[in-house]
Amino acid sequence: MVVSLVFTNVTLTNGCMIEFVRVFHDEVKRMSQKYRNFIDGEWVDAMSGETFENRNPANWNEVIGTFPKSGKEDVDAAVKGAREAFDAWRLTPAPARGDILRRVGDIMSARKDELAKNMTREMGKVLDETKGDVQEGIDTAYYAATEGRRMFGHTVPSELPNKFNMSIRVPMGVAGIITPWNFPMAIPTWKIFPALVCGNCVVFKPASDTPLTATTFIEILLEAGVPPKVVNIVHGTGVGVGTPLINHPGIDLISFTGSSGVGKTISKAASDSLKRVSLELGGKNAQIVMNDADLELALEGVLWGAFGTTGQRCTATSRLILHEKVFDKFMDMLVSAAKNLKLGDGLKPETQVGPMINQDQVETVQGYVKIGREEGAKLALGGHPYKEGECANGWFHEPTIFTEVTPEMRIAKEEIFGPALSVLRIGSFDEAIKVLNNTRYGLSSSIYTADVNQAFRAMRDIEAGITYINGPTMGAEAHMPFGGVKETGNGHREGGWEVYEFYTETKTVFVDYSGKLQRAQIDNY
Ligand code: UN1
Repeated sequence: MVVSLVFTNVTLTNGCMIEFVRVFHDEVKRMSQKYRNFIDGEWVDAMSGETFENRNPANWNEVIGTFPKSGKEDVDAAVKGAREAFDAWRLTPAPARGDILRRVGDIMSARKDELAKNMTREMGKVLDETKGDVQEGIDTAYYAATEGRRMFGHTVPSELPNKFNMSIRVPMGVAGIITPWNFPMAIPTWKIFPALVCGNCVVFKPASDTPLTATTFIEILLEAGVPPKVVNIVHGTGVGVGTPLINHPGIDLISFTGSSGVGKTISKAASDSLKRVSLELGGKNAQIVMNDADLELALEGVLWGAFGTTGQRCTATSRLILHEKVFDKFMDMLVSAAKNLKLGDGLKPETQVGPMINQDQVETVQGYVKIGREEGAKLALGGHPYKEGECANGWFHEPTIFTEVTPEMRIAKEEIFGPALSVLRIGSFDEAIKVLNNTRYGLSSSIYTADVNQAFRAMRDIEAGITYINGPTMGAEAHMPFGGVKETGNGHREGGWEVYEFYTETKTVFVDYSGKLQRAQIDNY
């Protein structure tokens, strides 16, 4: 691309000149960092030639790069490539597919710091957390690598003599993978590694807020030896890329993480073609603190759960259910600790809370602050966007705590996805469970108590896919199933052994070695 600058009769003052040089420099940098789709074995622009910018949420003036704004025609090309690659990939032995993923894990380990830095630049969370995000991907790679040597089926006795019965697992075809921006590496790995090791090809549509990590991830897959065409990445919006992907007849299964609203739309769209769909959706996770809890431990838990990742996790602690006997004491501890959390650029070591992903998310939180006030809740802390000092050009929001929240308020029931915590007062264990379950979501949950009987009752009675005892609501591990009940999902799990069921079909095989016709249910009784 050629940059031409024409000035006629313009006298620039010194200040203007500096500003001009800065803008010019930014422009050159922006244009030089142009990224592409990887479709049908080639790095290509969107067919329309359109692009979009990816900016740093801690400093909106920093452009990370430009990415293709793709459409249906790009999706068609990606699906075509993936379908062509499927036969050779499904016939590659699963342990060999797993070996490639082991190399992916090795490359990710070697590049962990660089991947984490770029991730912080494009989505804001602090460096320790982005390193954790990459580590979750590495752990998932090594787990997937060994899964290539398992993928167990069953052998069971036949009801007839001289007959052998088994079930085996076979790949399904092409998986459409749609991922969010809050875990730009971990969540794609949760989906793409099992898809690949099971023998499926992939068309990947990452969140448009985090296209850089996604692009680097594809580069790593190719470097490790995933054959071109087996993986494809198509950048763009949900409407431009996600919708054609979901509706494409060449896509056999969809895995999506995001909001319950979008999840329902996907589910409806996929029902016409009976595509298999895995949905990991919203949450309104709560931490219960009983009167016998270790309050210091519970404090650390809620601070991390509510304000880690700036509250932008589907497992974030959005409600604190606090026993009345420790209510005042714990609130004092909580507000004074949360007040001191340091907001800033996640690349700086002293930062504890990074920016929100974009202006829309700041406005969503602001919307809930208004709703909470109108409903009669009181702000114990925060409530405003934060624009001080180094945060002036980013999308920051103060840690916000609502008190005097009642179970029927919207701020007690709806997902906010930001640094906002609603505190509810309870007087007994039974009331705590009732309040916790009073939401249409059911992802994660937590209880702090020293009473082992209460802990076991909580494990049984809380309506959630995940329950932590004396730990915060976040902390998934790669080898454990992850997912939720109610409107958090549609029954599938990511992570651990269960996700491998999603990416394969069961084939039931009978081998009759009797040498004669044997009619099941007729010749045996
Ligand atoms: C998500 O926010 O979508 O357990 C997933 C956790 C994270 C996963 C969060 N490892 O909190």
